[in-house]
Amino acid sequence: MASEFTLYIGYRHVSSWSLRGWMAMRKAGVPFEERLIRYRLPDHKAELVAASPTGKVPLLVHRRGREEIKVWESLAIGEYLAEFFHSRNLWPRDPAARAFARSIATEMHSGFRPLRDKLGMELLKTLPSGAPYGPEVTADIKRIESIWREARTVWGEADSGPYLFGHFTVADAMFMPVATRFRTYGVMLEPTAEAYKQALLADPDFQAWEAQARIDPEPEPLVTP
Ligand SMILES: N[C@@H](CCC(=O)N[C@@H](CS)C(=O)NCC(=O)O)C(=O)O
Repeated sequence: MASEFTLYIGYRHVSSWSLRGWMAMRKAGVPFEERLIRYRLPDHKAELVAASPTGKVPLLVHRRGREEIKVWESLAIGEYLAEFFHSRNLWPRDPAARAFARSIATEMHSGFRPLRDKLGMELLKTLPSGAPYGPEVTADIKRIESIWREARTVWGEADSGPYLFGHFTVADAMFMPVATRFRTYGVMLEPTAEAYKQALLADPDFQAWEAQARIDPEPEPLVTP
């Protein structure tokens, strides 16, 4: 029987927002179909534009009887899944932890532009570090280290599990591509951040994404107008 859920995703090698939405889906524990959109190809882009209000991935389509619910924006997908699959605890149960988790997930969703621009996601590559980074990228790295340290020491270490709040949450999904960027560019991290990065990279769902990326054809070259 066809799944109720379809997740539109982009190239596993470079589509960091797709990875976030996909990790949240996997941790929701529900079967879903994937529609891989090679959005640099005109026919795929046209399909995406027809399906998604923003023409971007990820897009979640949830068919409930005759109703078709669409959720776009990676963070909104995380929120939708957390609400729908409440027992999966995709947000921490403790209100203070949940407030922190929501704040840092939003901080990631709306910020860290210098880091995202300078250290783009190149999942399977090892690239020159580009260090020393300018002040803006350095500030982003320091802020991420600080967020990870605070979450781990205040909540994560008291819970079982290696993620920010112990078990995997939407906040971890939001930082997943950052871990791959730190690996790709060999960014040196303080020990707590390094251990958390390693935990994300060892996650079995992430490893399934990465294994499929090794099989997928490379993204088409980016054509800049
Ligand atoms: N804020 C959006 C960002 C989505 C986004 O920029 N997706 C990129 C791929 S990572 C995309 O769809 N690019 C295709 C295009 O712009 O044609 C989210 O959180 O989902």
